[in-house]
Amino acid sequence: MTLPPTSSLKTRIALPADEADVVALRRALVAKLTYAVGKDPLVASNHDWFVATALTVRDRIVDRWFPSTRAIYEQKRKRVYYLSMEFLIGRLLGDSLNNLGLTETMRAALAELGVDLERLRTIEPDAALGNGGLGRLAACFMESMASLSVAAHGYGIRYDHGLFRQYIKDGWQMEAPENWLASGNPWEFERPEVLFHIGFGGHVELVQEGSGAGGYHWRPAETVEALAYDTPVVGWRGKHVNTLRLWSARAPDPLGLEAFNRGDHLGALASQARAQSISQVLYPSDETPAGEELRLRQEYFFSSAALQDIIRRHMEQHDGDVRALNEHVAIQLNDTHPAIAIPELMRLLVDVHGLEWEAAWTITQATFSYTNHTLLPEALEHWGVPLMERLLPRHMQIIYMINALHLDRLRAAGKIEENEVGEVSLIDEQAGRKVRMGWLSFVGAHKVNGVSALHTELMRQTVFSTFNRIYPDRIVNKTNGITFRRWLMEANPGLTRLLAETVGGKVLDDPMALADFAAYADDTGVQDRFAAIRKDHKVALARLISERLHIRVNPDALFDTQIKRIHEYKRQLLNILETIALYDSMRAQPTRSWTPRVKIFAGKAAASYHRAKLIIKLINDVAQVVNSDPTLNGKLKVVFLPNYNVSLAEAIIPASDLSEQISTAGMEASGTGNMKLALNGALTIGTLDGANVEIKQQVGDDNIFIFGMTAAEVEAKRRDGVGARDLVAASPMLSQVLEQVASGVFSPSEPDLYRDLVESLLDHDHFLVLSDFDAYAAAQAQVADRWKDQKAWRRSAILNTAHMGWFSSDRTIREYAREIWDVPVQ
Ligand code: 26V
Repeated sequence: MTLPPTSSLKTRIALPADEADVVALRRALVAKLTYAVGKDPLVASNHDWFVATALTVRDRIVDRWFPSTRAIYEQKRKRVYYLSMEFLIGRLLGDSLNNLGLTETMRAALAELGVDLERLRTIEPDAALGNGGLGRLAACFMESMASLSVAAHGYGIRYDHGLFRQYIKDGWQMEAPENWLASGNPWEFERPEVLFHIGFGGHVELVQEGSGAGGYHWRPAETVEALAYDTPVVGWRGKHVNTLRLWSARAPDPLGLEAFNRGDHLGALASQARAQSISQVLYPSDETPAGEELRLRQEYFFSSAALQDIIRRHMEQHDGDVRALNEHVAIQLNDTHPAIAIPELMRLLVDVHGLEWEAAWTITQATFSYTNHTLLPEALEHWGVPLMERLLPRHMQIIYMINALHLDRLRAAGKIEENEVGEVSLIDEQAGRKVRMGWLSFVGAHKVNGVSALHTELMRQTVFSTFNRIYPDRIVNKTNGITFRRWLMEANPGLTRLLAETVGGKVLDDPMALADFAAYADDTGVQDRFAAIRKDHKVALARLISERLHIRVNPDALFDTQIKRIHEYKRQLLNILETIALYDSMRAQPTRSWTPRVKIFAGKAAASYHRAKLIIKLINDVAQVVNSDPTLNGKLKVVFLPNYNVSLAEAIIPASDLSEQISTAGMEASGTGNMKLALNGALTIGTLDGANVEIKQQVGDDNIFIFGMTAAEVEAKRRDGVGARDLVAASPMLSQVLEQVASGVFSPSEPDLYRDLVESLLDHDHFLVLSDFDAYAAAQAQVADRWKDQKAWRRSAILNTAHMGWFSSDRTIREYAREIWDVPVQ
């Protein structure tokens, strides 16, 4: 097998650089460095060059931005607004260059200036304005909407600090603040003139105007300013550019002059700090709403700013006809986080624009749609009525009114029995009175979607079953997707080139053309090139592991990867317990021909999620023992790569052979890492959960390792009781592993560290780690066997890549556009 030189990894698939373009770009770079960065090329640092490069690229994007914006305006196109608390963007330089087709030209221009583009790419900090899947999906959707020329705007929060930086100390996760704006952000435009006032607290007055019925006016006690920052988002081939508008919070009177003059200097600063705190930091927990006031303030802050901006734009463009709003505007709620936008739109329509309630409600419902991203009951947002009344008194009144009319309508139509009222009420009267944001989103939207076929079906059967019976057409499925520009072309230029050479350049524009690659699954030449590309990435990842962790791994070993947030339901614990079992077997039979493996883990745990942090500690403790055991001959290594983020994902994914998607069936709404890994040629070992089910359908049963209980079996098992102790008694391998963990084999200085963890598995194994253990171990044994037949493995890997076209987020966006938003796509 001949390996291509490492440098070919970097060579992208764009057109070769045209000399005239290179000269023009070089001039532009020097001008930016000189006049915008204010540096002499002789003394410029890499960071200076990064800023000059980003600004040069941004200019090219802006050149396309204005025509895009003008065209939408002139054609009076219907606009899509994607409201999301999170946009997990990552770096933008590679993405932008790739989409503009400028990568090679820029590389050449920089090289003439003695600057290495690859070095600059790594200087850019990740924009980590999201926790995980939900935020990354929003970023993929923004890119796809631009690529499909959908007239779309993203709205979110410009957090000063994104998701915390994770580092590991003595095996434990530690959190440090993340500071992505420390050296400025060359991609964004501050818009000091785009500023809205966001109210909080105060009271509601009934105002009698003339002889009319009178109206309600909210008199907030406190006002915060929302200041816009725009980032242009360029689509594939630079055809269209959309805007991501993020809001930053400011106090209207930043000096607090009145308090200051009274001599209350600290008080003056406090009001400023209180306002700014809204956009200071991303909530670093996924799935567990903290129920805190600051979170609700964040949600209302950006939802209100977005709606005020949307209505302003609509009124300017459509002759002040607010009644036509839903004809020109579709608003997608990314989970319930922006659900307060529903009563906010009602308030704006009724209180500010004077519409009658029924007309306003019809417009509101026709405008909004809502995506659900999780069924975990603890993740469903509820806001206490007292907090809502205090912070958003007018919205609370509106929610009561929405609820009363909603329940009246259902009663009048005979759709619910009296004993079902409590269930469908927007107010949960059970444990303290709470507003159910999921219910509010359901009734305020014309379409509600799940993110995979299974998840959507479970939504219909479980959380939203009563609503689904009443409104059978409201729930629809939109299986998630990923943008191939970032997750294939940028992350894996070598594979992209191989694809373009085999199936043709059309694959760059039409992901379904990937299917033609299946014809090469048995072609030895293609298999070898495919393997060589993977090997390059594995060598690069091995180097990264060695640099960061001082662990040597064999690039020819099977790279077995689980990368995602650390969560009990995602079952990193199942993976590490099985790793221990493998370790035990290797030691018991050292002469057997073991498949060499590198177990790669990466992911963050919410800072307050103790169990998840203990699982990280266990992985690191197992790594310590396994990696230093000379009897294994390096056949098994365990690696926990700290600070998982989008950039690290881009390095790990093309180097992974096996993709761990092993959540308890019924609990992972979709997963999108599963798609990224399979697209890059990893085989999946997984449960029938989320989008794994659809991946299996696409790649075929022979090219995926499915194991474990189904969602229905999980439900039945939970109902009937797990009986974990009997199960363990029947499995010698499992009992040995648990005994080792519980007795401190991996934590000799703290032998009892994992005792409770093991006990709780035995007592109430809610995520069915033990129940699925044997099936998982058997599937892993199949994996090891398949690996031994490299031809068969490569064939399967090629077929995985070939059959992933359907998981392009372009397909997902087309479905949203047609079935939910009613907007044209290109
Ligand atoms: C909830 C909360 C609660 C308050 C604190 C901050 C916070 C942040 C996020 C969330 C919900 C997270 C839900 C989520 O990320 N779901 C994931 O969505 C992916 C995209 O649809 C999907 O692929 C994953 O399976 C699903 O877990």
